[in-house]
Amino acid sequence: SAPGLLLPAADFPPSFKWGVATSSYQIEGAVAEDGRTPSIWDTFCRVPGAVAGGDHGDVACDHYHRMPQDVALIKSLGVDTYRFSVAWPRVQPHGRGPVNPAGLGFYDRLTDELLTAGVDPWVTLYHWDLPQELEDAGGWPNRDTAYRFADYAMLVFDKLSDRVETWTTMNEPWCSAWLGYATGVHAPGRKDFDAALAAVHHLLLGHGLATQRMRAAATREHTFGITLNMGTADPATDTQRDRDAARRADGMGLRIYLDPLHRGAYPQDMVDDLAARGASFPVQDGDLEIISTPFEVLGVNFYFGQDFSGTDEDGNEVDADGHPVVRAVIPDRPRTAMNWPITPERFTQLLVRLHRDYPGLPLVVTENGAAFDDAADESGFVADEDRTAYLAEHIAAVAAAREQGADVRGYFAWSLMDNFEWAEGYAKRFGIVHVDYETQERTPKQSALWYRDTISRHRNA
Ligand code: GBH
Repeated sequence: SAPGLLLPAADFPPSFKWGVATSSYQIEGAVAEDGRTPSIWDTFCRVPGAVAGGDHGDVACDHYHRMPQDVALIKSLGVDTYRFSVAWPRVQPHGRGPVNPAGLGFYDRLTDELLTAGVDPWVTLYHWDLPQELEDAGGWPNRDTAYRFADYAMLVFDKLSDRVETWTTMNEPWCSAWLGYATGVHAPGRKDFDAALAAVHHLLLGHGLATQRMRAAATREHTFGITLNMGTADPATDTQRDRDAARRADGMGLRIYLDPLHRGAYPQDMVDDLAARGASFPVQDGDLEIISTPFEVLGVNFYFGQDFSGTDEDGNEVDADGHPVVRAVIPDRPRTAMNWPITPERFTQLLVRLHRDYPGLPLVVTENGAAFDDAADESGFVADEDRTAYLAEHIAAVAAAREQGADVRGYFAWSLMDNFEWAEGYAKRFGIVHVDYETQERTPKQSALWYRDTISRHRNA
C-alpha cells in the first residue's frame, strides 16, 4: 500500500471538516426540466470539436432525478460537508427577472435532505453555468453581469439562508475568465485577451456585490467566501529570467485575484505588465472597496504545481508579439490521466505561503483529487490504489501545512462521483465513487472506502 496511508489522527482537530464536492452542470442532467434554460455549457457542448467525444451534460449523472439516493451515498461516506453548486439557469432562467420556483425548489429539497442526513450543505453560487441569455448580452466581459449575479445570489440566499451556513460566490474565476474568454477551451469559447481581463474584474466585482448584499440581509451568522484554483509557480532554474517568469505566472494565476480580494488593489507589477501591452482592468471608482469586502473563508482548489521558464524552447525571451515569455515546465513526476504531475509537497508550500502572504484568512480545501484510468470489475468496483495514494499524500500535505501554522480548516475531495469533466467529457474520471453511465449505478471505489475509514479514524481518535 502507498506511503502515508495511515495518518496520525492528532494531525487534525475534531472541528476539521471533511467533505466531498461536485458542481451542477457536471452531475445534474435534466437540462430542460422544470423551466431550466440553456447555460453557456449547453451551447458550447454543441460546438463541433469543443468537448472530447462530443459529450454534453444533458444526462450526466442524472443527479437531478436521483438526488435522495445520492445524499444517502454521501451520508454513507461519513463526511461532514457536501459542497455543491446552484445552477443559475434553473433558478433564474433569463439571468434576470423573477425566480423560477420549480428550479429553486430542487436546491431547497437538497438542503433539507442533507440536513436530515446530518451533512452540512456548502453552497457555491457559480460554478461556470452562466445563463446563455446573459452571454448573449455580453457575458462576464460586460459589467452588467456582475450586478445580475448579485441579484441571482439574493434569490438563492433568501430561500436557503435559514438553513445554509456557508456561502461561496465563485468557483475558480481564473477558469471562467481565461479558459472561457482568452484561450477558448471552456464555454463560451471566446479568444479575446481584453475580454478576459474585463471578465476577471467583473467576476471579482460580482463576488463583492453579492457578498455585501447577502451579509446585509443575513439574520444569523454566516460564513462567506470564494473559491480560487491555485497552483504553485517556481522558477525552472535560478536565473533572474526564470524568476521573473514564475512571478508573472503567479501574478496572473493567483495574485490578480487575491490581492484585490484581500488587500483592495491589483498587484502593481501585473498592472505595469498589462499597461506595457496596452491593456488594463476596467476599474471604476469604488470597485476595489466592493471587491475587498471582508469574507471569512478562502476555498483552495489544488491539483498540481508547475515550474516556469522565461525563455521558449528556442531560447527566445519574447514571443511573436514582443511580450515576455512565460513557459510552463511540468515537473518531472508521475502523472495522472490528465497528464498533471503529482506534486503534494507543493500543496504544503502553497498553503503555508497563503497563510504568510494573506494573513487572517481561514483556508478550506474545497477541491483536491485526481483522474486515473480506472478499470471497473464486473461488480463495478474500482481498486484505485493510485487515487487512494494521491488523496493520502495530499491530506498528509495539508497536515504538514497545518504543522507549519497554516490555518486550514477542512478538506473536500473532488469529486464525490465520476462526472462531466468539461472539455474532457466523461472519459476522465475524478470520482471516488464509480458511475456506470449506462445504468447510472454508483459504486464506491477503494479510495471512497479508504476516505470513509480515514474520516472515521480521525473522528474517533
Ligand atoms: C476544477 O478545475 C474544477 O473546479 C472542477 O469543476 C473540475 O472538474 C476539476 O477541477 C478537475 O479538472 O495547466 O494552465 O490549466 C481545475 C482547473 C486545472 C485550472 C489545472 C488550472 C493548471 C494551470 N485547473 N490548471 S493550466
